Amino acid sequence: SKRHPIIAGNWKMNKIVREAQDYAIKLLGRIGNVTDVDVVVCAPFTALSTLKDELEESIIHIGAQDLFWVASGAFTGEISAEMLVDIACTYVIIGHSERREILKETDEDIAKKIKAALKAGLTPILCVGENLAQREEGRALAIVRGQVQKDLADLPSEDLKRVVIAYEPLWAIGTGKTSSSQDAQDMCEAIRTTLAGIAGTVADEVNILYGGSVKADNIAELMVQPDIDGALVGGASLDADGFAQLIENAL
Ligand code: G2H
Repeated sequence: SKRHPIIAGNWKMNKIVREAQDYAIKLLGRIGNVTDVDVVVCAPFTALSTLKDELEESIIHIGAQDLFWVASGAFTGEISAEMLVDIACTYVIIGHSERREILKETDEDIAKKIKAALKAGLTPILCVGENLAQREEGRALAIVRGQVQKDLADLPSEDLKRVVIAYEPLWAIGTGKTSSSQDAQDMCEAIRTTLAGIAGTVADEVNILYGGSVKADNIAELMVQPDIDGALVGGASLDADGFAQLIENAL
């Protein structure tokens, strides 16, 4: 395959600075030499400085969980892509379903965030996915295809191939219910087909991850799927030893 797999942890709103530091030291001790997969830790803004101190010189990549699309100015409470680059981030999650649902992020907001991330040199992890009602109504594919098209609208193909997409069906998030690896594969393949419609063969270079209750004991069957290039992991990334085990099982 042309794609190097990625396992990204998403701590969500968890860990104070001391916990982040302990975690970084522990994870580095366990998987500091792993190169067959790119490991990313996406932490709250308040923990990023500590992760920079502990991980900047390592093979573990640092990610944030959101950004704002303007570089600087009167936007109280917001954090720009440039600020994330400054603190050694190389990845940023954009459009997580929790932000779409709870913080009312729109596809228009998300498209601007993707562009800002790319412009600053960050790798955006764009999250897409349908909810349970949409799946039961047979609209999952249309919903996800629409998100991909709107969120990545008019990106040049050299930018598009730097985007990572995470398919996270909402009904599988934090519920313990994983999508079957075949259903996950089918949607990731459909996402790649959608990308091919937008940008042709560049679609083969885009990393597509699965997310939603990924654990140490289901990662291997996901990784063998031809269109699944890794995982975005929430709950199972919170414990350093558990996340290290998950990464080892992915190899
Ligand atoms: C989906 C996922 C990580 P979890 O939100 O983004 O979380 O693995 O806890 O389902």
